[in-house]
Amino acid sequence: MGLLGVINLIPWSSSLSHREFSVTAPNAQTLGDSDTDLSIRATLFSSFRFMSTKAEKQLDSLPNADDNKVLDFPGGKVRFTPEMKFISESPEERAHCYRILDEEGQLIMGSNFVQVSEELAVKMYRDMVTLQTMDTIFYEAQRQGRISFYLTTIGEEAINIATAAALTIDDHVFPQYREPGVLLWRGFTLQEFANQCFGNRADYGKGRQMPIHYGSNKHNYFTVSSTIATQIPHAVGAAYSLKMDRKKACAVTYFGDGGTSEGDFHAALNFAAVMEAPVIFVCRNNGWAISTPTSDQFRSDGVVVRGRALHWSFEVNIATASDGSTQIPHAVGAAYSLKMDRKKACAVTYFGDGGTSDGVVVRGRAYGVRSIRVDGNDPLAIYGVVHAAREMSISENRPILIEALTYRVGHHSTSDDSTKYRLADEIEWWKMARDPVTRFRKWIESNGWWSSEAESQFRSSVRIQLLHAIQVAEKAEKPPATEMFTDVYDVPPSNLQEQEKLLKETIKRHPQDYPSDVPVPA
Ligand SMILES: Cc1ncc(C[n+]2csc(CCOP(=O)(O)OP(=O)(O)O)c2C)c(N)n1
Ligand SMILES: [Mg+2]
Repeated sequence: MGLLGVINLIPWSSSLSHREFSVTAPNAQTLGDSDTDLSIRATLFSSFRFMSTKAEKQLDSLPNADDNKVLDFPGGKVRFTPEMKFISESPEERAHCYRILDEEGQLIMGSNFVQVSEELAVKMYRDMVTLQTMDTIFYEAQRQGRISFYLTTIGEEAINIATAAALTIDDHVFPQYREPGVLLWRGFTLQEFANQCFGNRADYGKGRQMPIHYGSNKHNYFTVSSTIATQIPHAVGAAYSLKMDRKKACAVTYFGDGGTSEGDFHAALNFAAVMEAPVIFVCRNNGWAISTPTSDQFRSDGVVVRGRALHWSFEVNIATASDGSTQIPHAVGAAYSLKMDRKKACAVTYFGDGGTSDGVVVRGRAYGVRSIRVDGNDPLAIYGVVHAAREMSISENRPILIEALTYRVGHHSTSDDSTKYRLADEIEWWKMARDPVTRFRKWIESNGWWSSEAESQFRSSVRIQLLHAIQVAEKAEKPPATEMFTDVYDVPPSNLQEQEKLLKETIKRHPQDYPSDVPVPA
């Protein structure tokens, strides 16, 4: 098994219901005949679609399913009932959280987990420490005014590194912004991180993005976009494409608890479920979306249940689930205003099945995405969950939603002071008692794979490498300002050409206001 160590997937495969479907590849001789090719493709994908219709199957499995008691509805049979019963908004019990290592780094008795080798575990630990050190040093560099912005992953190192460890380089990553560890794991160097933060000539984004907006084609890591949740539907599209190309890979997208309040999240989950796209949704539920706590973010039991359920309550997410049906969020806004005005009235909104792209009543409850909640500060648990999720996602062509419970120990970014909206004690508790790096260190030390000497040697070597990378990045020349007009249009439109001309003239007129380390455009 090499780097991956001994992996036992039996507990997952035996406890889950697998649907197996085989797809016959189109006959090579018929390819090239576009009509035949199209009809083969249509048959192929429609057969996938029918297999995703579970309602009929569920009913069929019930004994004595009398034809008079069921409605044969497109998409599956539905049982009639004389009982007027609303579907409950809350589960009887909150979804459980899977973990393997306790706070002391001890394996919890009876744990069912994917074993990792010494080599893998030590790399995971070293990368978590590297990430932590990189955050500390870049954060200080921002405070010294050497870079314009920074954002740390402190407290979320395990999600970064353990998810990356369970993927392969062929899996396409669509990050939010708090996942540089995935890129680090894949081999992006400290120099490359520093080049991006300093926006120098070696930065792949040519200095056009704020610091921390990393991206690398070589590492299948899509460039960070600050616009929350836009990466989620992108990942689903990429996953669908991987499936059509019959690649043995999946797309993986990361987002925060805040990201799940965006319409993009809901559209993406629905699309992924319907199209059976091999995509893993990793939600880092870190308790806060800048100053908005999760209690103001959603009424449901966190994010994990959203694979199955939205809260049937006064919740905006019900409306945002239906992009394109503009009257629905309007109705929610109106209803909220009625509530504030203490009116004895409610808002009612009408929409068709196309507006929700759903089977309507159950759609408030179901996207049909298999989900799990995991301790986001337990690297071993996360590794196992992502490993199993990847296996299911690719072999069964299905999306999986993972909610990792964690905590953002740092401020949201260098533009934030989180002590203004949360208690210092709360931060301290997560930092000291629940630190994922310390927990993992205790586990590898108890296995005899790490020591205090290795610790101090490694930490000081990473620090030296980082300080060197920063010095090199800082000294390097910046890209010329005219780069800001390139790489979008093949032929820039007239307004951009005019702006470029204006910029050059302005620099000529006011050279003293132009940064000395940026080459002057010709
Ligand atoms: C579409 C959009 N709305 C608002 C913002 C401003 N914004 C930046 S980060 C953020 C909070 C996101 O929180 P979460 O998704 O939980 O991620 P976290 O920062 O906690 O990792 C917000 C609202 C944005 N960048 N994009
Ligand atoms: Mg958050």
